[in-house]
Amino acid sequence: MAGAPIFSPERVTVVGVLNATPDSFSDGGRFVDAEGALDLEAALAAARALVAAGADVVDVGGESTRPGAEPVPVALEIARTRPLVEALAKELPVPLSIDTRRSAVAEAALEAGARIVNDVSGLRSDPALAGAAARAGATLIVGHLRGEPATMQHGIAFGDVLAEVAGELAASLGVARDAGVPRERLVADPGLGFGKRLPHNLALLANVGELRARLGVPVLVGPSRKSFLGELTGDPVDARDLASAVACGIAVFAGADAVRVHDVAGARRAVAVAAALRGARRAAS
Ligand code: PMM
Repeated sequence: MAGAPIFSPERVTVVGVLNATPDSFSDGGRFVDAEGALDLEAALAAARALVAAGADVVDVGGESTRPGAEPVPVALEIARTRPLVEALAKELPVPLSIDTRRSAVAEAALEAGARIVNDVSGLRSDPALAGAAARAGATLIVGHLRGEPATMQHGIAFGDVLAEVAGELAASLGVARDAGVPRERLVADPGLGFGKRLPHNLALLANVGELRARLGVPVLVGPSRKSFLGELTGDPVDARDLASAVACGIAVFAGADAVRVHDVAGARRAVAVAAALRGARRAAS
């Protein structure tokens, strides 16, 4: 699958979140009922709204990775995501991403038309995932996560969080390269909120430019609606879009190449201002 890279250092990419889960922490249950059945029409309408608001990519997920979440059976994750990806690929003008830690789910979505695999576990959950992405010519986002979502907020310990996350992401990128994913199709993500406390999330966001320089690939950040923003603002999860947009804007100013958000309209505006300021800073220096 040749063509221009989807994530480019030349342009900030806004990824819109579409979770087909009953239990994601901020938007679960919108398109999937408690029994797990997918409301395809409602999900399609939400995806159209993300694109209309300016999303460059739509990221489809079928398993919640919120702290304490238990894994769902692979067949259920595929049943939630494959038909949605198939319908979206026929209709939407933007590339689709599959947010999964499992190669079988990724393969099903890639066959159905997805072009990006988004693995929050950085290839640690399923070693076969990198090969699946490579064979399909897909772009691969590797996230930083120690352990499992169910237990990731227990026993968190970092010394130099930036150095440790950079080192562990570099190892994930190495696994991806060895499996045949070329550098221009790789993206790294420090995994905000994944086994991290407030100071860790802040250090990673504020120094994302350094992370990018160390890794040599575009960096995506996902601060959207996460609990560290609630800690800073006191806002409940359904009122964190303004704080999320601010965090995205500052991350872009600090060097991020891409942001993953629920409220695309807000992030698009924040990113426009931040990218212009980043450009002005470079030009002035
Ligand atoms: N966060 C969530 C899910 N997937 N993917 C990436 N690459 N980065 C993230 O920070 C991230 C992610 C958290 O769950 P949500 O889908 O409810 O936002």
